Amino acid sequence: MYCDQCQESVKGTGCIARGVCGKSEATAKLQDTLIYTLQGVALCAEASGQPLSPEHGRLISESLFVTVTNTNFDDDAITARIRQMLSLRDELRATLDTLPSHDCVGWSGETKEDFIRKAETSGIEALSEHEDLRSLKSLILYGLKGLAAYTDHAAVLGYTDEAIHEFYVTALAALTKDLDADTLLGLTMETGNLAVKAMALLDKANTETYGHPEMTKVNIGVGNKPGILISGHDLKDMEELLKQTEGTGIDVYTHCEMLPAHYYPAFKKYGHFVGNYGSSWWAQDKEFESFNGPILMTTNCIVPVRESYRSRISTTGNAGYEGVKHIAAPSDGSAKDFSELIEQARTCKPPVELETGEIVGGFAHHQVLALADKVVEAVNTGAIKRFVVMGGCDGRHNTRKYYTDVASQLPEDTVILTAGCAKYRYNKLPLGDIGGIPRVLDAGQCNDSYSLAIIAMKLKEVFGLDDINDLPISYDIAWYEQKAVTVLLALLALGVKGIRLGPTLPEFLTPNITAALVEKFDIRPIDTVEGDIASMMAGA
Ligand code: FS2
Ligand code: SF4
Repeated sequence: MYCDQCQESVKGTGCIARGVCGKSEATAKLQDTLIYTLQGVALCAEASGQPLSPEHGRLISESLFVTVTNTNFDDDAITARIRQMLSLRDELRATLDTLPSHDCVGWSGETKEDFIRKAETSGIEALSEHEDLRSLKSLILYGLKGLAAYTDHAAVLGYTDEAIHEFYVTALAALTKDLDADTLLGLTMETGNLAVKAMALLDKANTETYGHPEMTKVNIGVGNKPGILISGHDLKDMEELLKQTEGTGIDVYTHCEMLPAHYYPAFKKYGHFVGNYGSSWWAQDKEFESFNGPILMTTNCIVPVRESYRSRISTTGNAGYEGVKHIAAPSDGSAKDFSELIEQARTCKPPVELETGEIVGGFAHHQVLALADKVVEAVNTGAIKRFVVMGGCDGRHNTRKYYTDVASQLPEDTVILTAGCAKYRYNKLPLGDIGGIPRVLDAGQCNDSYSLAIIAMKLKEVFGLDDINDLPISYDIAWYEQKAVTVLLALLALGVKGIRLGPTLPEFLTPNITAALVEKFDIRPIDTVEGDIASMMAGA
C-alpha cells in the first residue's frame, strides 16, 4: 500500500504497511482500486459525449466519499462498490464504437483478492512517473474526494448540480492522461471553483431544509436518561434520529462535527436533544466508552473501534467498519430504521458526565450578517482589530497545541472565525466577547467554511474594498483530511492569499509544487505561536 492523503501520513514515506488512521493494507488497496475503477467510468463517460445521469453522478460521489480518510474500513463494502462501478463502466463502455486506450477501461476482476492485487499497479504511485505531476494529480484527486463528500450530503437532501457531476468526469479522466504541469495547475484551480459550488449547494440544502443556523448555547453536560450519540456530518440522519427517538425516553447527544446540528432551528424543538458529549474525533475511543449508550457514525471520522463499545457502535451512509453493524438506507427511499439503537439504548446506563457548562455557536453567514452593523461598528471604533480564520480539522498530534496557544494568546481585540473540528482546540477556552460579540464565532461543520468566505466577501463590500485580501482578516488553517484540501482549494479559488497551513504542509506536495503555490498564493507553513501572532497582527 501507499497512502499520503492525510496530514498524519508517515513523514518521508507515506503510510506503507498500515495507516496511522488504522487502515489496513487490504483496505488501502481496495480504496485505490475503487478510485481506479472510477477513472475507467470517467474515460468511458467522456468518450460517450453524454452527460452522466443524476444516479450515476450520485454513485461517483458516494464512491469517492468512501475513500476519504476515516470514513470506511469495511473491505466487503468497498469490494461491493468496486463491482458496482465496474458494471457501470461496462454499461457505458458498451455504448462506445471506439474505446479509450487505457487499462482502466479494459481490466476486469471478480474477487476481493483480484481487486487488492490490481492496486499494485493502479494506486497513487501510478498517477505519473514524474513526482511533480503526481503531486498535482494527488492534489486534484484529494480535492475531488472532499468535494464529493459535500456533494453527497447535499444529494441526501435532494440537492444536486450537474456541473459537479460533469467535473468528476473531467477530473477523473484527467488523472489517466499525460498532462503538463500548467494544465494540471489549471485543473487544480477548477477543482477549487467547483469546491465553492459544492459548498454553496450544501449550504443551500442545509439552510433551506433546516433553517439558518442561529446563535445557540449548547449544553456540554449530561442528563440522567440513557442516550444515543450521533457523530459525523449527515444532518438527514440527525433529523431522522431525533424524530424516531421523540417520546421514547431516550436522549440524543452530538459528538464532534455533529455539534453544529444544535444551531439549526429545525432541531431546536426536540426537548430530548440534550447537548454535545465530549470533544474531537480522535478522543472518541475514550468518550464512546464513557458515553455508555449506542453511537451512530454517519460519516468520518471513525477511529479503530475498541471492544468496550464495539457492540454499541453502528455506521450508516458511506461510513463503514468491519464487524460493526451498518444501518443502510432502504432502497424504496423511506427513512432509515433506528429502532434497534433505541431498543439497545433502553438497556444502557446514562452517559458519564465529562464536563458541565455551555458552549456558544451558530455564527454561519446569516447570523453574522444579522449582526453586521455591530461588527462593522466594532471594526470602525477599533474594538475589533483583526479577525483570524482558524477553521479546518483537528488531529491527534500534540503539535496542534499551536492552535490552542494561538487562540489563547491572540490580543483581546481579535475575533476567531472557525468551522470544522479544528475548534475543539480552543472552543472551551474562556476567551470572552467584544461588546457582546463572542471572540470565537463558530460557523459550523468544516463545509460551513463556505460561510466564512461569504462573511469575508460581505465585509469587503461593506468596507468598500476591491480586494478580499485588504480586509483585516488572517487565515491560520488546520488540515487533516481531504475535505480540508477542498476547503483550501475553494479559498484559493476565491482569491484568498497568505493562508497559513498547519500543523505541517501536505506530504503529497513536492518542493516544486509547494514553491509554485507559495509564489502564486503566498501559502505558508505555520511557525512559532508568537511569531505568527505578531505577523498576523501586522497584516502579514
Ligand atoms: Fe473533522 Fe474528521 Fe469535518 Fe474532517 S471530524 S477531520 O472528517 O470533515 O473535519
Ligand atoms: Fe496514512 Fe492518512 Fe492514508 Fe490513513 S489516510 S493510510 S493515516 S495517509
